Amino acid sequence: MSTEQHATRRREDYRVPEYLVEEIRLTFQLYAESTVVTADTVYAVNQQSTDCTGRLQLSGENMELVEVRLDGRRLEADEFEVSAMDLILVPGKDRFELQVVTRIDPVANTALEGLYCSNGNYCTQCEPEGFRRITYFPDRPDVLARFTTRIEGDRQTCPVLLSNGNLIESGELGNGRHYAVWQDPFPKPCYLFALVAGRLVAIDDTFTTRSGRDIALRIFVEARNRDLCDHAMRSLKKAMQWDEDVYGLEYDLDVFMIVAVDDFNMGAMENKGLNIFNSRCVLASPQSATDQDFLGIEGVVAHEYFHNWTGNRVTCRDWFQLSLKEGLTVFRDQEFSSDMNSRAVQRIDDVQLIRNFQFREDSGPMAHPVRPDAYVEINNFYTVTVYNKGAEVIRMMHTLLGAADFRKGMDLYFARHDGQAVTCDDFVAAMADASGVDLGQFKRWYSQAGTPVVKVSGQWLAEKRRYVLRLRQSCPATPGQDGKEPFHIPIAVGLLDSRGRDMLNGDRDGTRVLELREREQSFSFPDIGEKPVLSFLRGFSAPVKVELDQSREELAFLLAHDTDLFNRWYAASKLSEIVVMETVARLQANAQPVLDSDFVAAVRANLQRPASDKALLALALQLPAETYLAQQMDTVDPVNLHRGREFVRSQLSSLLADEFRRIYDDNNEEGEYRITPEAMGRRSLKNVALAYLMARVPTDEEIYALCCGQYAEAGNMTDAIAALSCVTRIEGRRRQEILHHFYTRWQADPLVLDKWFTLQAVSPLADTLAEVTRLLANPSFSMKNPNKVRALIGAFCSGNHYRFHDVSGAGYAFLTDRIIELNATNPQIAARMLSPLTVWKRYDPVRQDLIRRQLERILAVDNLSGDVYEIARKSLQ
Ligand code: 0A1
Ligand code: ZN
Repeated sequence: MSTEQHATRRREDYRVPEYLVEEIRLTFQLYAESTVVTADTVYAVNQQSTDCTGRLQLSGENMELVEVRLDGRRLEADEFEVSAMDLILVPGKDRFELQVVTRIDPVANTALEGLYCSNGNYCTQCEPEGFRRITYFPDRPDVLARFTTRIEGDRQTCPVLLSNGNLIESGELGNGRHYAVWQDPFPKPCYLFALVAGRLVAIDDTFTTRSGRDIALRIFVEARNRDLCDHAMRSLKKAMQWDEDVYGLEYDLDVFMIVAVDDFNMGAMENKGLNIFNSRCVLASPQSATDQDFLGIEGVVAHEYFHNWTGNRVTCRDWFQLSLKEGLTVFRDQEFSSDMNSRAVQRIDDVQLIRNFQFREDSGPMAHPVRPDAYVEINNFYTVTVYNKGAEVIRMMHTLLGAADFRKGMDLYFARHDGQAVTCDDFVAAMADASGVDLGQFKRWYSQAGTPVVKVSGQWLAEKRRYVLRLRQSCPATPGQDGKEPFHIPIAVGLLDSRGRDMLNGDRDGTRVLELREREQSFSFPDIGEKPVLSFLRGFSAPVKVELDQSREELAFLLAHDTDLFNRWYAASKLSEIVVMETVARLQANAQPVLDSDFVAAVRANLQRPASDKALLALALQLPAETYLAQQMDTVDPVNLHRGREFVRSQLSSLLADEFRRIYDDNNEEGEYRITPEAMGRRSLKNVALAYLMARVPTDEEIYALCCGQYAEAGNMTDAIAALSCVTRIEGRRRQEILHHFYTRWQADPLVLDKWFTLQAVSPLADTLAEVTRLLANPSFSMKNPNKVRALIGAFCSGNHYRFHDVSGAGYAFLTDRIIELNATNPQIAARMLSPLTVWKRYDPVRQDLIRRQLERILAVDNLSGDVYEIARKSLQ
């Protein structure tokens, strides 16, 4: 596959569009394998454009062009050029109406971009560049148009016909067909267009806005899922209320619709007034969904709803600005979830995602700035960097400005840009102008990739009663960016006295936000009368790596006393990291591992302290993930890493068996299932205790029976899955029985079966890959369904570090086979599956060689998609 076929797009090449669209009227004649789309579009020359080529270039892919009419006249074949990617003509006028008729095949559309079928229902996915698979159009976010959509379909199979905006007309057509016409009064880019048609039922509710308008809320699902929408509906109403309370933002149409479909590449999509969701992010009941699922649904429903303002009313000028809407909207959904649940737990979860995945991306071949400079395939840039690091960048501005000025900045942003397609610079300008804070240097967070490292040394000068903190920042080179300029980094710190009280006064909660701007900078704290313990980077105030030598005693002290709850967790995690890595080093040196008794004492003390927040205690007890620990090794050694971590787990299990048992018993009372933070915290603590109890080697028979009992009696999925997950880690007949029981019980529920596939895929047992390979043939598995691919293949390759990296290379070959298969059907998913192979340079020479060969095998594939090509190519560079 030659490079020319995969052109690179650059941010600096941006040109304003030569033609704009005043309005577009779409007609869909829906037929499963041959849908006809008629697009009547009014174009006018853009007065802002300095290009006057006179050429109208419309993007279009994977469809048949039936005819083109210019102001009613059918164009002859020699009056336009059509290729595999576009349609070009010279209209010869400044304002004209173009009619384009295309034919598409929704059933054959396995890429799930454009118009496709999922379980026999029609739906669309147009972000980022799916609209060009529906009709020829200027498929770019800075072309905003008013849409009117007429849908014609079979009344039997498609009783429900939906599009964006308001329903303005509907009726019968004869021949068993009917139609509906939808009109969206808000101009929008075509990536926000949506259509849904099928046999669906609606769950209805209403929300009254603060100005007194009644909004109809409707969730559409297949009839079998009718009872699984309550939580999503409640979440939606909470999100609507929150956006009014916190940002003064009201919903703007008369109806807000959510549709759940089983086949979807991502989590959900914020199409104007008609959000389309992966059913995983909508459907839940206590019996079938875990606490994590409930939280996830609440967050995603809110995220998509919040896009109505941050994304839809104000959208992106071009796709390099993706973080303008995504970073900001992730920040907003994180804050919403913090307000609805436990702020500390939310923060820990968000930071774990950054540390486990974003830091890894930022140090590998796909590292890119929050606002990328170039891409081959924009679908590859829906990343943890653009989304989650982007959210951290917004959070840092929130920290630097304070909540009140941040809100002023948001207000100014909407006042200036409502109805426009803008850039990240425009957002930062609104924040700076509203607050008077200089964000010039801060903007480097948008342009420089890589994770900054902050080296810290603190010194207490007894005679001067002064504490001095010396900070040094650096940032490693990333592809295409060798030297980095210093960042403007907000660093929240506290100083604790020997009794654990904050010593810095006058600031919020004893926390002071330092602004690190230089490569090297010192900060001095007067009136510090005793040697303090430093609580650094409170709340993870910046997405940086910290190099700070803290003794185990200091970490144990912070774990017990820090007034910043996030940093208590951080201390626990750091302490475990040190202990696990020490064990790994001993195993590598063929020495007998021993568990540090001070560490055991610190964990014991933690277990014995009255747990005010059980969720936090549960998080503090969990050892860092192997994928995170792997990043801390110069050369990753998957086998000893796994053994070392398991050794610490099993030692804690036997040394603290009584404590874990007491915690389990104390928290085992399960009355009516509730999803309050307290109830979720109790369940998670109980299940962490169970996992430790089950980690004992050899397995304690009584505990095993306890675990099986929990599985059998569980009235909710959280407890059932927790027990099942312990059992799947232990070989034996009962494992098979219980897995079989679960499969039989849930055979009809694809979302629950995803959990069943995942549990088997992440098992550390030796024959896991063989089992995963067998499961590919299970009748409930399908390579066409992205959730299934993620649940089985994704879980094994990204979630089972130990077995995936088996030195035989079998895991790598397995993944490569699947990627090659997916490349032909769903390139987006194929490309996402590549990520565990991209970091090959961090492994030993034997594994490096094995992975490199697989990457080369991928690059040799005929018809390699741009999606897969870009990631495989960059990985090998
Ligand atoms: N804008 C959506 C994410 C999304 C992106 C691409 C998709 O299909 C290719 C689907 C959804 C969000 O942030 O939720
Ligand atoms: Zn989003």
